[in-house]
Amino acid sequence: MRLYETSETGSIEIEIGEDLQARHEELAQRNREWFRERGIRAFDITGSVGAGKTSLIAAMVERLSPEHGIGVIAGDVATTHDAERVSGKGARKVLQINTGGMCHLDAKLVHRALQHLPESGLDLVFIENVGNLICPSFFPLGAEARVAVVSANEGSHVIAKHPAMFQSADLVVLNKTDIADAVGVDLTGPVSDLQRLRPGMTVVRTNCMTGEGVEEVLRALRLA
Ligand SMILES: Nc1nc2c(ncn2[C@@H]2O[C@H](COP(=O)(O)OP(=O)(O)OP(=O)(O)O)[C@@H](O)[C@H]2O)c(=O)[nH]1
Ligand SMILES: [Mg+2]
Repeated sequence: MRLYETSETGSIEIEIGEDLQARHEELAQRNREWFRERGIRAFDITGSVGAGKTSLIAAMVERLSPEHGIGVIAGDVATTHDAERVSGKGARKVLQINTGGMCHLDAKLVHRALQHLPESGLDLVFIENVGNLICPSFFPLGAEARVAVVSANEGSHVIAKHPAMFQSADLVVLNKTDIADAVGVDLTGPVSDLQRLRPGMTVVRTNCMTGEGVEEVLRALRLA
C-alpha cells in the first residue's frame, strides 16, 4: 500500500499482512480442490458496480446451458435481484449471497455457498463478485480464472487507477462499447494501459445488450 501526502513529495510503503494473504490463499485452495474433485470449471466475474457482470453471466448461461450443467453464485451487499435476473436462463442452480455490507466475496463465503449447489450434474460455476474494483483484488476465490468487466462509462483511466484488480485478472472484458462515444471515452486508452500493466493480456470488447463479443469471451475462457 502506498500513501501519498499532497504537501510533500515521496511516499511510504505499508505492507499488507502476509499471514492474512496466506490464509486467503489457503481458503481459495480449498475451493480449488472442491471444484477439481467434482470436475467443475469455475469463473470469478468481477468489476465495478453496474459494469455488466450479471448481463455477461446471463448471456453466457443462456448460450452454454443446453450443453452444460451450470451453477451461478451471485454476490451483492443486499437483494436477490441478480439471482432473479439469471434465473430462467437455463442454469441448474442460482444462489445469491448477500454480504450484508462487505464489499467483496471471499473464499470462505463461497465455500459455504458451494455446499448449497447440487451434488451432481454441474460442470461450470460462475461466481459474480460484489461490484467493486478494489477489495476483490485481494481475495482469491479459488476459481480457474478471474474475469474483470470494465464498462466504457468508467472512463479512460479506469485500468491505470486500479492496477491490483487487473493484476489479479486473467481476462478483461471491455463492456458497453456502444456508449463509449456518448460518454466521450476513447477505448484505446484503457486498452493501452492494460497492455502496459499486463503485456499480451486478452481484452474482449462486448455489448452485453446485443450479445456482441460474448462468443469471443467464451472462446477466451475455453468455453467455446
Ligand atoms: N448500453 C449498455 N448497457 C449495458 C451493457 N451491459 C449491461 N448494460 C446495462 O447496464 C446496467 C448494469 O448491468 P448489470 O449487468 O446489472 O451490471 P453488474 O455489474 O452486474 O451490476 P452490479 O451487480 O450492480 O454491480 C443494466 O441496466 C444493463 O442492462 C452494454 O453492453 N451496453
Ligand atoms: Mg450484478
